[in-house]
Amino acid sequence: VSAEHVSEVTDTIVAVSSSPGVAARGLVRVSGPAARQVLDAWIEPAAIVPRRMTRVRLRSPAIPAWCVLFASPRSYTGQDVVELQLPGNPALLERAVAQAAAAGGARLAEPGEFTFRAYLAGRLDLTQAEGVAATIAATSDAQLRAAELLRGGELGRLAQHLVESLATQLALVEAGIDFTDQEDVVPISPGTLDTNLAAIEHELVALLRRARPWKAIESLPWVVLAGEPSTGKSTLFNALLGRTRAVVSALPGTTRDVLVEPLQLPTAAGGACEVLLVDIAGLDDPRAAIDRDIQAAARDAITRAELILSINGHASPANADAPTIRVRTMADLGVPDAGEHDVAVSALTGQGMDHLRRLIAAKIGDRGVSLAGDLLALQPRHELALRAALGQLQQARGLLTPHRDATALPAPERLAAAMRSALDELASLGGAMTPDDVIGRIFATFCVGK
Ligand SMILES: Nc1nc2c(ncn2[C@@H]2O[C@H](COP(=O)(O)OP(=O)(O)OP(=O)(O)O)[C@@H](O)[C@H]2O)c(=O)[nH]1
Ligand SMILES: [Mg+2]
Repeated sequence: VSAEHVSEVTDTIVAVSSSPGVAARGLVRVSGPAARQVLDAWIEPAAIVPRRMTRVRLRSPAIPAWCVLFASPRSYTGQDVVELQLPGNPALLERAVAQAAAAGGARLAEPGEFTFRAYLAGRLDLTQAEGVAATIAATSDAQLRAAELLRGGELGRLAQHLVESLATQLALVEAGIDFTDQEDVVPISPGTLDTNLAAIEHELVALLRRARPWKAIESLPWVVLAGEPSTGKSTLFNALLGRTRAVVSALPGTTRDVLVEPLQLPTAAGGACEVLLVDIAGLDDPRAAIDRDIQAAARDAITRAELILSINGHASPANADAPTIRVRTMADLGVPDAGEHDVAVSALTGQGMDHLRRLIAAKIGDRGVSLAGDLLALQPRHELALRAALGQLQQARGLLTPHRDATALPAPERLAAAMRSALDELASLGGAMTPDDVIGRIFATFCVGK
């Protein structure tokens, strides 16, 4: 897909939008001016109210199905869109696609073309479209949340703002180049330009500081409680979460599952850090009648851990190199200390709990990204573009700053070239000036029907 399709947007596209393979239900979607015509060809006459799921009967084969009509402009693509839900038989779906082609002249949609039309209709910006792709591809809750951040569209809005500011400055520099033979025409002085570029640089740096790499967001670090049975792991787990999630009992071998719960911790900088706190079965005690599968699952969890809370001197050979906080539990019992520890806690009295929270946040550092507040999710492409833009901008300022007090711009051609490169990088994140090849690359990652 490329932006050349702007001129072809008057045609009608059709695709099977449900997952490939045999499923109970299939979905065929059509978008374009001929969508209603296609619907008439598909179904026996029926009263169709837009946005209402309606029970209909197919003309051929004469079987029941469901359809929804989204009338332009209130649809995903901004055009008339019809979705036909029918039994997920591949032959049946193919037939519906063929009927759409015959009746309405619809052609098969390319990958991502529905979302591309939504983008052309101004219903999504580019980074939001990438959020749609990421949502479709998400395989975990964390990935889904990261994709939602992108779909929210703030990255695109910020990039668009930077593009406009920088384009204005560039226009002034280029005007200066055009008038070099008229010395009294100075569209912008070096000092003013430097100040304006500094403001843009400042915004860019602030944006990068707010942003978190996709990888960090899609997988929160695991913090695993590892210790022998009945050492108070589950009690501590519940106390850290502030609610009873794990079963606790005086009997060893109580915990038999791997429990994973998100936990927010305050950071020294005043922010929030999110980790996945993990409670597992007690390890390495022959007295506890825990079967091998449970022990294996517990060891797998330790292997995944980015931080181990080692309870009462437990050593984890499964992940010996992982950062560790040595925790002593049940401090209220006043049992003489067996070995060294970093923090002594009592889930009963609350002693040491805040200290432990701070230690976890400090050890996890940047890895425990909080999804709250003003976080921006950046895919690798976004981060590369922002950093490249920053580099170009700094290069422009390197030419400019030493000559702040001059009357004419120093090396205006080189200045314009650096600013133009920065502009291209920023434009690749959103806005009207996005190069076609970037647009094409993004929509090529979609699957057909989306
Ligand atoms: N006095 C006191 N008792 C505690 C404390 N923490 C846990 N206990 C008790 O210790 C016993 C074992 O607690 P659990 O939290 O189930 O221990 P566990 O390590 O999860 O045990 P397994 O899941 O069997 O490995 C329970 O009877 C708890 O009430 C504490 O801080 N102080
Ligand atoms: Mg337990």
